[in-house]
Amino acid sequence: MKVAVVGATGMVGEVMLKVLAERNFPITELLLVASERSVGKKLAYKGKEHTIIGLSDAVAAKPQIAIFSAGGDTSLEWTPKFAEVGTTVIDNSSAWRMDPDKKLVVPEINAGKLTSSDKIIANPNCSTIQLVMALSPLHIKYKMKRVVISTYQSVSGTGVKAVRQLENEIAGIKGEMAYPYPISRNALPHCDVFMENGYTKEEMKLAREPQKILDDRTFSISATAVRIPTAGGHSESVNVEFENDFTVNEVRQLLNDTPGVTVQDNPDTNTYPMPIYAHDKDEVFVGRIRRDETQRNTLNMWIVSDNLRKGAATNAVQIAEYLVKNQLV
Ligand code: A2P
Ligand code: 11C
Repeated sequence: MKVAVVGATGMVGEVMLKVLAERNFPITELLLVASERSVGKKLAYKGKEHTIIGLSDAVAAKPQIAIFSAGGDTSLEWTPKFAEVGTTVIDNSSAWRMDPDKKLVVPEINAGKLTSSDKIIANPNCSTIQLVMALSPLHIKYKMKRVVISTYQSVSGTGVKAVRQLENEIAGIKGEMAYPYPISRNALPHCDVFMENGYTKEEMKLAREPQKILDDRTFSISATAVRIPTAGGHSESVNVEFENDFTVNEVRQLLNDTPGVTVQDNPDTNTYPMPIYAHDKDEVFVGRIRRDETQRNTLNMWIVSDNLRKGAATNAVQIAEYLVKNQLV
C-alpha cells in the first residue's frame, strides 16, 4: 500500500506512525505530510528517514490510503482532493463525522458497513470511541434508554500547546497558554468551543456520535466534558439506564468477553482503570461497575483509554487494516 499520513508531525501523527510500525501495516511507500512550515524536514519510520512533503505533492502521488490528523479545516479542504484521485481517506477530525454521506467507524462495531465506494471515512472523537466500545455490547443485550456522562480529559487531547502549558506550570515556567486558565491544580469544565445551546462542542460530539455509530437514535446522551491536568488518557464516569434488567456479574462478563475491552474491577484490591495504566495501550478499560441503587435498570461505570491510541491512531489504523483485509482499497 502507498500510504500518506497527513499531520505526521503532530501529536496524533507521531502515535499514528508508532502504531503503523508496531502493527506492521503493509506499506510499500510512505508519504509523510505536514504544513508548509515542516516541508523538507525529516522524520523516521522504522529507522528510515523520510522527508516531509506538502499536501499538493501528496495528492499528486495518489496514495491508496491517506490518514488525516491535521485539524478540521485542512480535512475540509483537502480530503475531497485525495478522494478525487482515488485515495481512500480516513479522517481523524470532526469535519465529516456527522455528514450523512460519510460513515463514522469504530471497527469492532460497524466496519462491516464499509464498501469500496467510501472514499472519506470518519474516525470518531476520542472520548466517543472509548464510550461506545463499552456501551455497544450492553446496548445490544439490554437496550439503552439514556446515558449521563462526565469526562475527565487529558491535555494531550488538545494538542502540543496544551501539553506544554501543563509542563510549564508544573516547572514554574511562564509560557504560552492553550487554555484560558491554568490547568495544573485545576479542572476546566470546558473542552473545545462553546456552542449556542450552552454545551461545548466536545459535549455535543459525545451526545451525537454514538447514535450514528450504533445506528440508533432511540437513546439519548447528556454530557459534561472536563479537562483535568493528566498528560494522557481520558476517563469517563458513565450512568446508563436500560430498558431491560441486568446483573452486575453478567455485565462484567459481557464486557470482559468484548474484544478491545478489558475489565479492571476489584474493590478488594483497589483495582480500577486509571490513565497511568491505560497509557500506551490499545484497550478500553472498564471498572467501578455497579448498580445505580436510585433507579431501575441503571448502571454506573468508569471507562479509561489512551486517547491518542484507541481514541485516535489505533482506531484509524484498524480501519485501514479492515480496508486492506477486505480488499476495499
Ligand atoms: P506542522 O507540524 O507543519 O504544523 P497538533 O494537533 O499536534 O498540533 O498537530 C497538527 C498536525 O497538522 C501537524 O502535523 C501540522 O503540521 C499539521 N497541519 C496543521 N496545519 C496544516 C496545514 N494547513 N496543512 C498541512 N498540515 C497541517
Ligand atoms: C479533546 N476529544 O480531548 C478532543 C480531541 O474532535 O477530534 C479531539 C478533537 C476531535 O479535546
